[in-house]
Amino acid sequence: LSALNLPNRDDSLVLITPPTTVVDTRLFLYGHRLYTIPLHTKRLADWLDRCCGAFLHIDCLGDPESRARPIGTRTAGPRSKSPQEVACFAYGLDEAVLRRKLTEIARPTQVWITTLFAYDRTFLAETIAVVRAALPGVPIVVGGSYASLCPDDCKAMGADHVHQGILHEAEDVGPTRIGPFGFVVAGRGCPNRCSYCAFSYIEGRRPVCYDPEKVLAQAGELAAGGISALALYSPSIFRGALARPSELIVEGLADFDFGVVGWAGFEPKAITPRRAELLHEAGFVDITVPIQTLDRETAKSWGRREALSDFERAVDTLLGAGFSRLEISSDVIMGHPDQTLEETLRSMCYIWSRGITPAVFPYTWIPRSADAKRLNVDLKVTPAESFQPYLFPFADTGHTARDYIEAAKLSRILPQLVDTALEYLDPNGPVPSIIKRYLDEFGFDVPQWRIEGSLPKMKFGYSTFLSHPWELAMALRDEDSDRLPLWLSKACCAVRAFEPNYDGLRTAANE
Ligand code: B12
Repeated sequence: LSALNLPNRDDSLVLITPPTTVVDTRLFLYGHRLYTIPLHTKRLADWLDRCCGAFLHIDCLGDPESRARPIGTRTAGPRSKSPQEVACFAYGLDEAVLRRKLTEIARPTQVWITTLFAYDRTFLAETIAVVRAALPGVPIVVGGSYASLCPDDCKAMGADHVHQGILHEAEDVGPTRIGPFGFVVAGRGCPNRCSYCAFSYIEGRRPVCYDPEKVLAQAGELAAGGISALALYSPSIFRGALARPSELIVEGLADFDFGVVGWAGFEPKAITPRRAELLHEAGFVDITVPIQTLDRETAKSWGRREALSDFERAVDTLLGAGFSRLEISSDVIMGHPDQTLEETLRSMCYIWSRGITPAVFPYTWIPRSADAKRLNVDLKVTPAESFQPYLFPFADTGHTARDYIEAAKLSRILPQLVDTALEYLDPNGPVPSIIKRYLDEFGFDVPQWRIEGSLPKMKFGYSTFLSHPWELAMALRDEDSDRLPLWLSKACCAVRAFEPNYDGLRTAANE
């Protein structure tokens, strides 16, 4: 296998983002919310554009010709007491369209392919095969998350070179922008060893923080260009040796007049009163303090070290610094093999009862994670797409696939909208009654909004946050009620401009 040839002015390079798996239990794709806009990819593309004589990005997740190609059904909740067959799609460019695009252009000197999810590996293999057939002899280089975790698999698919981990040369790039949103990478790496994750194999176990002066200079450049919000990528913010430099960065961001969204959550133990104040002054919106599960024994077995009291203290500290409860959310995992659906619902009810919003992360199998070692996944037996998280591949035997699908729709529902959301779940199914039981247990007393009325005027952060009720809107659309979706659509801010065409996907699903 050849070595990586760093691109230069003599190169004409094509970067490809391959298709991804979409399932009809929830047509989540990308881009409905600032942190889901493909800013990382744009950043790599900007760097390549700068280095190469000619550069083209073929983005299967964002090309106007991208569409949902039905690939048959896959089983949701295969271990549940009532599995359900659901339509499954490759969202991207059809092979013929990709081939046409590759042959229409002047023959490139290299093709780079960036990779994300293990469950998309079938489409990665197809993409490599199309490139090979359309451009025989052109070196294919594969990198990104999946390549970092499973380089041998990528080689077996036909890649000439597989790049693992961060590409340090490409880190030395200016700020990135998509529409009104700016993006700055302030650091990389994660010291955690959570059993469900393999992040440290991609970005490294030793967290690094980039030079605060350089990071702030990039933010300043974006501010001068008039962005409305900045996504700050800093997976280990405030951790260990990064404490001081990340504080300097957050402190410096207060000089600019934009909202800031932090990528991923803040470790509960890392939130101190001073940092909470710095975050508030810097204009951070939408702060996530993950709890993952209320069952702290399970959390401990996953490698999470914080106690419930750390979480509660972190939330109180953020409130004390001036954040509103509307701006605080907490991640919870659903469908982990060690976990029942009851437990996830209980965790969500606990979060709602604290007046903040649960964000549900359905579990998926991640190669090289500690969990992966014991799950015995064999992709020769089970197609990779079956691990799309919204198929709940490890759903417990005590519930049906439908229960999981219903429960996942409650992700990012504000506590003020819980009653409304519950009305749209199957009243004969167990989910609403389990939720009511746990809400009672926790003494839930958040006043409920009557959706017909008008909501308080939203500033940037709130409206971003409210962009999530599209999930509620989707649930409602199934019930043929058009008033609320209309209202919710209005409440959502410009981020929605990036939202994919879910109607189109629905139509494809019904074909
Ligand atoms: C941003 C991100 C997201 C965003 C994606 C935004 C978007 N529109 O693209 C959002 C928030 C949507 C997201 C969602 C999820 N994510 Co995510 N995400 C990431 C993250 C942080 C970066 C991915 C990315 O943008 N890559 C694009 C590349 C260009 O970005 P980059 O990192 O800057 O690339 C550098 C290097 O990798 C290298 N490089 C990259 N590509 C290439 C190509 C070549 C040829 C070369 C030489 C170099 C190279 O150069 C770059 C500069 O150094 C990764 C972790 C990571 N650090 O990779 C997890 C990651 C991909 N996510 C992961 C998971 C599990 C999820 C979820 C399934 C979580 C969940 N349960 O809901 C969901 C999926 C939801 C869905 N679609 O159904 C896992 C996937 C594991 C796996 N391989 O199976 C990862 C690896 C994190 C982890 N836990 O380990 N995610």
